[in-house]
Amino acid sequence: MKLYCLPGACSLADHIVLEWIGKPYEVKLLGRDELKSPAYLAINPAASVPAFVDDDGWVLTENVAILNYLADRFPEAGLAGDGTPRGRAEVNRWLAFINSDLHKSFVPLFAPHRFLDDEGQHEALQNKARQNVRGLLERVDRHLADQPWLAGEERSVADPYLYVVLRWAAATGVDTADLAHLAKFQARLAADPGVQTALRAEGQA
Ligand SMILES: N[C@@H](CCC(=O)N[C@@H](CS)C(=O)NCC(=O)O)C(=O)O
Repeated sequence: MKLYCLPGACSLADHIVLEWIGKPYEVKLLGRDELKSPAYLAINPAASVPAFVDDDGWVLTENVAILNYLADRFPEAGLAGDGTPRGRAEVNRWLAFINSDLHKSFVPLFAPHRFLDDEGQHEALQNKARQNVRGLLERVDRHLADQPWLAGEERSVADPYLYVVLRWAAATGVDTADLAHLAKFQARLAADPGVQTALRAEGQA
C-alpha cells in the first residue's frame, strides 16, 4: 500500500490510520509543486492529497473514501464503528461533517486569495473564517462531553481526521483554549504512538 501526502495536510489522517492498522505501507511525501506534475496528475487529476494505491495498483482518491476503505478492508483494526449499521453510520456522520464542513471552513484561512484578490480584505475574511471554524468546533466539543471518541466508546477512522483539523486550528489562530473536551481529545491523540510515528515521518513532530 502506498499513500501520497503533503506534510501535515488532511492526508495525515490516512497516514495515522495506516499506522493503527499496522500492515506494511509506504508514504510518499510530496511538495506542493509536485501536485501538478504529470506523474502525480495521472494518479490524482484533482492535484490534491491524499491518494492511495493498493497492493495491486488500484488507485483511490478522496479522503472519506480512503478512510472508509481502510476501515472496511482491515476490520480487525476496529476502526469502522461498533459493527452495527448505526455504528457505521456514526463514523460516516462524523467523516462527512469534518470533510464537508470543518475542512472546507479552513480554506479562507489557508488561501484567502482564492476568495478575494484585494489583499487588504484578507484579514477580515480570515477573522470571519476563524469565527466559523470556532462555531463548528464548539459543536464537536459538546459532542465529546459524552463520549471519548467521535463515533462512541471506540476510536474510528473519523478521529485522526478531527485531530488533523485541530492542529490546523492551532496553527491558524482559532481560539479553542476553553473547549476542554477537544483539548483532552487532542492531547490523547498527540500521545498516541501511531500518531507520533506519522507526525515524525512527515517532519511535524
Ligand atoms: N476533496 C478532497 C480534498 C482534499 C484536499 O483538500 N487536499 C488538500 C490538502 S488538505 C490539498 O491537497 N491541497 C492542494 C493545494 O491546496 O494545492 C478530499 O477530501 O480528499
